[in-house]
Amino acid sequence: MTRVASEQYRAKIKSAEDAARLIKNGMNIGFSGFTGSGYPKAVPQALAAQIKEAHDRGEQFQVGVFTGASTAPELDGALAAVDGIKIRMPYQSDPDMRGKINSGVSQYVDAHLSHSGPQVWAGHYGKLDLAVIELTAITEDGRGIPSSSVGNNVSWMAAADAIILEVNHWQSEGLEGMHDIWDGVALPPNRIPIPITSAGQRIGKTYYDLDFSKVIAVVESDSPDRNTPFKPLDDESRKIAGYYLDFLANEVKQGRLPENLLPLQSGVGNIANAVLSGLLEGPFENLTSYTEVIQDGMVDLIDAGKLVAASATAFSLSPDYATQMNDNAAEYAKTIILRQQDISNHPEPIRRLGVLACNGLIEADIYGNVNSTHIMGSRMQNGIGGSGDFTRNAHISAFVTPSTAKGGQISAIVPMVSHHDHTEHDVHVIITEQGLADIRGLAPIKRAKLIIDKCAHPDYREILHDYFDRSVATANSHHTPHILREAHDFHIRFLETGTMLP
Ligand code: 0RQ
Repeated sequence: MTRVASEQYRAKIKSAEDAARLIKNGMNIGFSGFTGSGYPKAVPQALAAQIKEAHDRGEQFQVGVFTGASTAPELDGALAAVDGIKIRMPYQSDPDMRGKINSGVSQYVDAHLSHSGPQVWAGHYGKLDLAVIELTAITEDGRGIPSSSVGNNVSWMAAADAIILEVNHWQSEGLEGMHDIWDGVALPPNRIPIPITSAGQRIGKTYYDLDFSKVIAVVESDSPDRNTPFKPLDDESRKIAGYYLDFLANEVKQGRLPENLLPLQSGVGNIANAVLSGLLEGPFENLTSYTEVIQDGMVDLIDAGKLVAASATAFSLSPDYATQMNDNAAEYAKTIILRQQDISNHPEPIRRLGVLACNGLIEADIYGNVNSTHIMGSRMQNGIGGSGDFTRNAHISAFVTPSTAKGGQISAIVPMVSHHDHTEHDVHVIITEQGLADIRGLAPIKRAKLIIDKCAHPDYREILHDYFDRSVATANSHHTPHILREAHDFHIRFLETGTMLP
């Protein structure tokens, strides 16, 4: 049975190959997709095959690829493998895509997720030629039922000259009703206040209004979202999660947070999932979340009745949980709301609701500056994603990381970060398996001592203290003392010798 109930739209059904033939060298394309969910699966693979054929004939063929966030092997992976991506924006995490960025084949612009859609729409990246958007269904009266992510789809469809719709039969029809698509999104000077005053509040419609005149093809597909299972929780992640939950409990005890906390935002990854598991066993009830992705741990919290409202823009579920979601989507739609990413990640509701943000980092420095994106200053890992949207605007911004990487050869705490994503002004709490540094309200020199003592691995504590002490003794100021000639010695040593240890 077709999911394209509208006769008008049925007349536009094409094979993925025929739809991909409408795409030409140099086009800028806005694809749906966010953290491995809701991305088109058939058209990008057909496009990759055509790019490869063109390259085999010696012809140039590359496109600009804009998405919500990371996608999966069928999109980023397939297009990167054939050197088909001229420019990529925003967050990505596919190993092939990362490889092409770091080898210089593809240009990458690491925009904040909340900025990405409006910036393209406003023309900062030139013209958007095409939007390729996955849907769950098209109704008889021509409404588009979103699939497992909303991401930048509204911006892409508004900005693009033409639209290809990919209707995926794998997506559960029970998803209808879960989405909240707000018509109020506009470019300056036409912006209006976003009327969200609680995480679970709906302000829009459950479907996309499609512009029939722009739709050049409808493709039917039947493939699962490709998500990776989480690693089983290890002791380190549990410890880090434990420190964070104790911190929150103490904030409640001190009267600084309500008993059901404030809306939670959680980054992706194993530590984030450990925090969510900890909440399952912990004392907090009637929790809410205002975040960007729904993870396995949140589904467990909903099942346990502990999480009563969850606002996001996409799923980031392991395969088992994606199946569970598909089987029970209509029930979960009572608790989960999927919004446009320029609403889920917008500073206005994040600041108003007082979100508690918790994200991963690559390295932090002794003064609390955070690098979430670059390895040794130059090499792109994934991108800033939504971490900046939330960190800058949260009521409390926490960062979590193991204290070392690569078998202890790299310290996550360094004298000066090799790339800045989140400045000391935005970072409130840093947590490693060694402990938690609550740096709120502290001047830089107090922060440095706390971060080294609480968060650095014992193998690195002494050399960090030594750097700090000599900085205090010799720098041109006592405010944020540095020895500029040595500030990146940890990184230089690692690049030259394979270890940050002297
Ligand atoms: O490398 O994959 O080769 O083993 O970086 O590190 O410790 O597994 O941690 O998966 O949680 O990722 C910051 C990258 C952490 C992530 C980051 C190496 C390490 C490993 C991954 P391998 P871990 P995680 C919500 C919010 C930005 C976006 C964001 C991220 C790999 O959290 O992308 O927060 N954040 N979005 O070995 C060299 C160091 C290192 C290091 C770790 N100091 N030096 N390598 N690694 N620290 C989601 C969205 O926005 C969609």
